[in-house]
Amino acid sequence: MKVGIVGLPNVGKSSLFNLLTAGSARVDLYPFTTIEQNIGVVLVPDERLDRIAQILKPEKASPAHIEFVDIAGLVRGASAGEGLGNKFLGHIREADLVLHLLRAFSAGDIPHVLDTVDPDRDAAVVEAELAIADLAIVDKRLEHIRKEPKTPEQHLLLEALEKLHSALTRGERPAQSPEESRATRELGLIMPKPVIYAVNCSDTEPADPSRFAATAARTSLLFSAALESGMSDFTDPDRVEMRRSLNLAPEGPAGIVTRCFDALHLVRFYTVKGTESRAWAAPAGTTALEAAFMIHTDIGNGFIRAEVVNYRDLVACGDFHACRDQGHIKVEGKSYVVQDGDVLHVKFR
Ligand SMILES: Nc1nc2c(ncn2[C@@H]2O[C@H](COP(=O)(O)OP(=O)(O)OP(=O)(O)O)[C@@H](O)[C@H]2O)c(=O)[nH]1
Ligand SMILES: [Mg+2]
Repeated sequence: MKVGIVGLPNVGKSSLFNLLTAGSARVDLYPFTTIEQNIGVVLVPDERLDRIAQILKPEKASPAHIEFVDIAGLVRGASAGEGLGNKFLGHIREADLVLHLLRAFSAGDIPHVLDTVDPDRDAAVVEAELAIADLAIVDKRLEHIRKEPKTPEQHLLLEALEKLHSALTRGERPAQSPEESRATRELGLIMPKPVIYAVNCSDTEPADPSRFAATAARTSLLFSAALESGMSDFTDPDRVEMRRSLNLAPEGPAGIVTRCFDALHLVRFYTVKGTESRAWAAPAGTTALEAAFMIHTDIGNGFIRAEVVNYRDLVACGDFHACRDQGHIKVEGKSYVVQDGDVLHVKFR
């Protein structure tokens, strides 16, 4: 899973990226500090995997991971070449999800490209630029497809593109059916992607969501990058206490990971093979066969059956043998829909 971070310059994108990935992206008080993209990986904390590892004692327990991409800041007029332009958006066209970061902290020494602190306005500016960038792609494709012969697939694509065109010109986030979304996936459009908003707030004054009502109305995570970087040697309860006192999300920037899972409707399943226990994140509705292909192409191609035990039963029984004796291991075929918390063992030839 890949998450692309967007926002104006100097809102704290690279600071957040570093907090999440323990990375070392360059952070500076000048706009356009980030020019080349930064890519980092966050391991998803997973209590269930910890319990499975306690029971099975693998040499290695590998949690699911999310890839974050930090790009340059987008400014008003980027589509017409302002700032660094919008070419760098290409780095996030493959992302599954957009993390839109907004700035609610005011700091005199750190310039705001639009001079005043106003997250709702900033969100509108960035989304207008994203819409214009997408529109350029949609219009180019439309021009081609209108000249092409019409197969049923092309009809579907044409309709999907026309819908996108009208939503984007109205500045709206396009709503797509699963078929339309599949038909237009290769275009890498950003506006139809699911989005989560995070607001970088003051580290000294309590956050006041009424000052960014439109943003706050769309489930947003409030955090403060400056606060977090000053709390590295605090205990967890002290961190939570500090965040609460500033009206921020008690779980801190790590809450973004949970929100990514929710926004993408992901389930987590587990595999145990030899010395490794591993967690996998997959879209809700993934079948046993699709899961097998995620694990390895050979396992998918040679699929015979899946033996499935839910981690709750595994934990309750204490080990696989006891699960088997008590009838908790189900034998499932290719079309079984994987459930959150399933431990899968795929038999293949
Ligand atoms: N006071 C305060 N300063 C912050 C906060 N978060 C980031 N900064 C500062 O703001 C400046 C910009 O932060 P970056 O993380 O580089 O911002 P960016 O969005 O990546 O900026 P560009 O790469 O230029 O687009 C740096 O000087 C940071 O130290 C915050 O929560 N509070
Ligand atoms: Mg940056």
